[in-house]
Amino acid sequence: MEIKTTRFLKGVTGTEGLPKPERTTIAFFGRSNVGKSSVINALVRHKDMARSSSRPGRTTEANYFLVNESWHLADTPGYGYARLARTQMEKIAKHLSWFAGAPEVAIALAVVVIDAEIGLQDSDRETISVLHDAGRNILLLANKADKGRRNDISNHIHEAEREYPGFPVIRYSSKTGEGRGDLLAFLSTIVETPGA
Ligand SMILES: Nc1nc2c(ncn2[C@@H]2O[C@H](COP(=O)(O)OP(=O)(O)OP(=O)(O)O)[C@@H](O)[C@H]2O)c(=O)[nH]1
Ligand SMILES: [Mg+2]
Repeated sequence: MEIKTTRFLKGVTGTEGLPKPERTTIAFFGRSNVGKSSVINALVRHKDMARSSSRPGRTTEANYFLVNESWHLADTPGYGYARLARTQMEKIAKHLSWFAGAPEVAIALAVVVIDAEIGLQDSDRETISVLHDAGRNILLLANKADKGRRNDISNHIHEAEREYPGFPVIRYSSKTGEGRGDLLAFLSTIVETPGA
């Protein structure tokens, strides 16, 4: 599969804003600043399609993009950033748990982006548990694999594989493009399944 076109569709904050569920949606979750928006930008090869910034907490809605005029990518607000104002954090957390768990939100694959340099965090485990309880199909994407010690990165990936046997884990770097081919190959199996 190739990504030929991508365009921003809409930001969603509640049920009434959701796009029609006929189109397959791949949604990206992850801690604030883990690189969700950068992962999407690297995937679609467009440097600021999904807004990415070094200021955590910038994405506050679930942002939908239409790819190849056929399927959706959704970028979500980051969780676990303690330095935001409390009300802002609570608002994001509430919105995110609705989006991750609600049956009316159609998600064919939930990509949970984790930080390869530091490994799984409790806030990642909480999100995975909400997604899992909602019966979502989950893939772990270990981003920032270009950073830190190679040994630590391999250990964190093995730990994630051991903790969640059966979940695919892909080593990724938005910066170097490592893992882009693997992610794209996996996404092809989801978006090109007849009837999906
Ligand atoms: N070295 C390195 N830096 C990265 C990588 N991916 C993202 N970053 C950096 O990490 C910071 C956060 O990236 P974003 O893509 O904005 O992160 P986000 O998860 O979308 O953040 P929120 O929207 O706030 O939740 C930026 O400074 C990126 O340049 C990567 O693979 N390697
Ligand atoms: Mg973002």
